[in-house]
Amino acid sequence: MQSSEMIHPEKNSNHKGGEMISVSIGEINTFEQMEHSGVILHGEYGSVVLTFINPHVFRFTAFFDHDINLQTTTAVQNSPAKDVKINITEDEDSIRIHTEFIETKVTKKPFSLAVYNREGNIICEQPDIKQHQSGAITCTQTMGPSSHFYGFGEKTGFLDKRGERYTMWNSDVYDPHVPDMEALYVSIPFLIHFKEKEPSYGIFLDNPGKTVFDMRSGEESFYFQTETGVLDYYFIYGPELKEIIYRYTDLTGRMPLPPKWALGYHQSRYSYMNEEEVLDIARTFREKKIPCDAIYLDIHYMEGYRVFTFDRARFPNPKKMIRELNQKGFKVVPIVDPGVKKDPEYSVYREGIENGYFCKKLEGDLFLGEVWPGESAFPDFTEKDVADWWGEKHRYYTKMGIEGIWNDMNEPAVFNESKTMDGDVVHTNNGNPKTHRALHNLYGFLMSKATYEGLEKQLKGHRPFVLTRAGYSGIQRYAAIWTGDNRSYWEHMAMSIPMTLNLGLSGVAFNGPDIGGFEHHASGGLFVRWLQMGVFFPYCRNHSAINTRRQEPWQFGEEVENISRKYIELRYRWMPYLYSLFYQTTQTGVPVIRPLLLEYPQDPRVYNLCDQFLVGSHILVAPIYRPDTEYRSVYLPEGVWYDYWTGQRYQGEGHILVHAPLEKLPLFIKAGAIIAEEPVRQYAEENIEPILKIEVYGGAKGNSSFKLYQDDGISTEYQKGIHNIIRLDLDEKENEITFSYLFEHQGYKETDSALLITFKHLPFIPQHISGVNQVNLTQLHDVTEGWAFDENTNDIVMKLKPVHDGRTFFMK
Ligand code: MIG
Repeated sequence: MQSSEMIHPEKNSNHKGGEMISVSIGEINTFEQMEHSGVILHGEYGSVVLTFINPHVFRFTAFFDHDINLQTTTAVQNSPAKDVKINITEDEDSIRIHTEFIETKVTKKPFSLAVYNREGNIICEQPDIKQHQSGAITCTQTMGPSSHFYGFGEKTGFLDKRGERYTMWNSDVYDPHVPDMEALYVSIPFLIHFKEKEPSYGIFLDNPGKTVFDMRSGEESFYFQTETGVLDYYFIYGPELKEIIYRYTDLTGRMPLPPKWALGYHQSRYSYMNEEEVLDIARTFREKKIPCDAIYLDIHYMEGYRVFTFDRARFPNPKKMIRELNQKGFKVVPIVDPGVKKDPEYSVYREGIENGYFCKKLEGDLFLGEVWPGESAFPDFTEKDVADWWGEKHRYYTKMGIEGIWNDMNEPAVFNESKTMDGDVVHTNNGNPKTHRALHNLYGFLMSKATYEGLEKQLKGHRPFVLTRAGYSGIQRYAAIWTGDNRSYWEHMAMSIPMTLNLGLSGVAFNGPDIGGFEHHASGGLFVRWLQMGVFFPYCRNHSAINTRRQEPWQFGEEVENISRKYIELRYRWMPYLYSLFYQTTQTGVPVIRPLLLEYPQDPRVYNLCDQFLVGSHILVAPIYRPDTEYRSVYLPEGVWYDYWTGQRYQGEGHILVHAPLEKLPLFIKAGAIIAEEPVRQYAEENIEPILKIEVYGGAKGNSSFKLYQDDGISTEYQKGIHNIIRLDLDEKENEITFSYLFEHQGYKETDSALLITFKHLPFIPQHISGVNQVNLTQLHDVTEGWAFDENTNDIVMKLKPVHDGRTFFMK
């Protein structure tokens, strides 16, 4: 029987229920200056607050039907500076607010916004903001023919996001990731609007509800849109890309220095099923001398998927197993999901219920969702007490010697129609309750924050490592990200490059995909090509799904095993270089691996180049990402480049065709490079004779420098100054070369037993080096200091005692 519902007005498609109604701010009638570098603009239909955070950054907050409330999300860590000098002038049509570097012009009738730089060039033009009937707010800004877009965190597609549209809504996407997917696990509502030859800027839309960024619908404008809450964004002036990233990470924080072991090669599988299997994997790595720092435990380690438990049949003595692994130099990283199994006999569930720690509806009903353990409750991490409790629970692991935790399913993923928690769950949020709909994208962030802070307390001065699948802006302060359930497809290998690079541009340098692919079956060829590239990604883990072909480096025969070893060894050899890049990221936010765009923003050929990337600024990686392929074209930007394997010299700003059989990854070093390396370790903390090696690539005819960072690699002592920053400088002139080794900071007693510096491709063969005697190559072995000319390679090799004070060498 049908009821009147059949003729519900919203079901009747012939009748559109009137036009979509939306309002603008209207005319600005009055404005007030706030106490701290801000202005409130009162319009006909709403108010706008501009708060100046620093001379390059302001916050734009629009209130239509909300009261003015300038609280921010926890993504923003720097509270507004109190002393930004602003200067306000008003005339009939406009209000202008100047800082030292920008002028923000508000047009009054009707309201619109434009930002100019000191030279009077327009940086950003915002004709309109509108609130729709649904409450959604759209903000439109203009773009031009030279506009390109980067950032947006973890997204499919190519590097340049012009012509794309994305939704920020943390989603568990098991389907093969394709360009149509507007939302994945992580949401970083941050974009860089890069304009060729014009000043660039960034926008950080701080709204953890659903937001949309559309660079597709318009030719002359793009928009971003919120679904809930107020419109709250930060305008971040560059003009340079690196400055935008610096300022964005100033707002949302930078990655703390990870322990060195977290930078090693990691091995994972869904799942290593029991103690014997885990120990066997560990043994095999050491037997085969393939360096490895960590083994992961996926969901089968738990008792019926209950977090903070071990299955007693599979892992009868986890403490002993972990001790044994630690002794072999392996760290163990177990998975921890947010869902807590509904089971009145399970202490974690009981505690959570008794203390009211789980997410609830407004009416008080517990939110229960189906995940691995069956019906489960979800901690409300928005509440400080709950976060503290969750952090504290990790003592269960840390007591066993665990120093790293893997957070999965924390979008949160739920096996229901919406794939996540109900939108009408009300998070208590420390006295400022908000619906899940409004805070969704923060759930994973807050879980990893709670985890990180718990570990920090428990690790007795060791640095925690947290890996997360979901996240929001600022997640870099707590966790590394892996990019979820990709597949063993060549297309996914190729796609992982721009995905990783854009995550890096979005503040999350420490990230990477499942190397070899998670679902589907890797071939040896795919695996080894992916690994060759993956060893240069900041986060380097091989992970694969249950029922897929095994993916440890020795599963594809001897050739693949040997090539894999060689490339993993290269990662470990270059560890001092990589570690120093990580350190730089902790200071500037500038990512470890970079699109060429970041270093060559004046070169239009690199604006969407994403099948090659830079490690730091002087190493260029151009992976082969097609099956049975031995040739590829590589673009070398401006400058002089050397093939790493053959030493062949190329003049940049052009394409070359590279021959790269399976064992060869096309790898190029730029003249001027200063690369620090050490002998291969099997794991980061292996105690071997520590010889620091530095390779200097000449031929740049100019200056270059590198800051080498050293500390103990594991403790937080570096924060108290127990570290070294060594500035290595190369200055190449027509007939004299100067190389210096100077301490910018000296706090760590490094244990290097010797220092070996190799100068390659020098413009002339020096006859004399100040302060060091020439010997022949064979003598070099026996002397404590000396230099020699290697006739086979034309290299100059210099051996020095460990340098405790700075030194400068003049070569003639
Ligand atoms: O697929 O814990 O992305 O890395 O191995 C369901 C099992 C749940 C998803 C993660 C994947 C992990 C898997 N998890």
